[in-house]
Amino acid sequence: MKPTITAFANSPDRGRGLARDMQVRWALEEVGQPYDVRLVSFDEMKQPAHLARQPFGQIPTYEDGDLVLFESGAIVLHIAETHAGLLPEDANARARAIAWMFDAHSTVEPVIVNREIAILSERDKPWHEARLPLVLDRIRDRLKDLSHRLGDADWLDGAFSAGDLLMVGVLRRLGSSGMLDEYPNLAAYVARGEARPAFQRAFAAQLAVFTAASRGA
Ligand code: GTB
Repeated sequence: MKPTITAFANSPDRGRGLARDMQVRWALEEVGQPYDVRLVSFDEMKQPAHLARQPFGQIPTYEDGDLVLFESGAIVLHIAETHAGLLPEDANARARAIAWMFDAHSTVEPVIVNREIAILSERDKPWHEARLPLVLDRIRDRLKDLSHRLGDADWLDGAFSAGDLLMVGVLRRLGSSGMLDEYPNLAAYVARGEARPAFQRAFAAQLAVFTAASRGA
């Protein structure tokens, strides 16, 4: 039985791999697990069938037999725990890799998402121009510390792990901002993640969905 994940039928990121099904696809590709994809429209995401899978009407979800999961971090953790290749065998190293997964989603990502909210939803507010530099400084604080910890290592803690997978996914959201270029080792870290064959396969798969949708297929 192949697991089934959900993804946008028409992703607003235009196939740039920024929606969170990308991390789930990448994890499945890393461990060599084939999967099916159920594409959902914005309307379908808010219907009872999808809300039963994801209480907030979002993607991605993951179904495998009796198991229905939401939250991309939990899905990637489940994949990593049930397949070899994304978490170390050593118990302490495994716990540290899981800590990086939490860190990516709860310490680094929120400051990055705040920038997107500020730019997309707060541009017309009278306080936008004054607030934006503060939002950017909070991102720089996190990037500085992360850059310091990574140093000249390839990955955050030994071999590539699910922690790196989620962290690279989060840092990619800074893409067009140019902020990563201020931290060359982080820019190189993201490039290393994107160069992985599993990333490339996952990226191509989600781009193919967008390309087909934009052709009206
Ligand atoms: N915490 C949840 C998880 O990690 O699974 C968050 C899931 C989530 O935010 N899903 C988004 C969604 O379904 C898509 S990924 N949104 C629709 C809705 O809430 O109605 C976030 C996302 C969306 C679009 C872009 N983009 O266009 O660049 C980037 C990221």
